[in-house]
Amino acid sequence: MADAKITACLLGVVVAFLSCAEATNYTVGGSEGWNIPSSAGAYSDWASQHTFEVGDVLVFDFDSSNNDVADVTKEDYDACNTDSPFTVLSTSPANYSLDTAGDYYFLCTTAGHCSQGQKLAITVTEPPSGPTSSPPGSPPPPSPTTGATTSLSSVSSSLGVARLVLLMSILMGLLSQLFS
Ligand SMILES: *[C@@H]1O[C@H](CO)[C@@H](O)[C@H](O)[C@H]1NC(C)=O
Ligand SMILES: *[C@@H]1O[C@H](CO)[C@@H](O)[C@H](O)[C@H]1NC(C)=O
Ligand SMILES: [Cu+2]
Repeated sequence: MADAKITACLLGVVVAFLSCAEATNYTVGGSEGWNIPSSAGAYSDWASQHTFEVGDVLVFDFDSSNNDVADVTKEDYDACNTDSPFTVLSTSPANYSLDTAGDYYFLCTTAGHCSQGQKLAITVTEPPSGPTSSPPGSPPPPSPTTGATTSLSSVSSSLGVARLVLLMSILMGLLSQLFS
């Protein structure tokens, strides 16, 4: 009886832990995708309906013939300045991994699109049980310029190790209780 309870409890812990640490892919704008929006505030409305954590991925879905997605500074975002983006992704669907906590700013560099509302600002936070690699309060480094897939997989593998270590210690605790 006690064994069955402990097994059930362990399974519950494992399932809860795996699901809360899972990275999420967000399709920017939902089914509307990444276009000149019907209302200028569409992307800030969309962003306010979600919470973004380190390890999540933004998926920009757009017509590549007339749009792209660039990450820019707050100043360039505010002014719709398309002259000095960090990176420009021009193939849809574009996957942008959110590798560090901080504020991110995106716009479309096609003339006139940003000023008609094709711009997105989001804040990314550390997940509650996430990696502690960047100390709280330190300014986030500029948006990633390296290959998205490489940095994404290194984040998920370090998350995987942390997860494993935690699971092992929970397991050890339960076992030592069982045999004491
Ligand atoms: C999220 O997107 C990445 C590619 O950017 C893909 O490898 C991964 O399988 C996707 N995850 C989910 C849950 O759709
Ligand atoms: C983004 O991820 C999706 C799903 O994993 C994939 O189909 C698509 O090719 C990726 N986009 C790029 C530009 O690599
Ligand atoms: Cu555009």
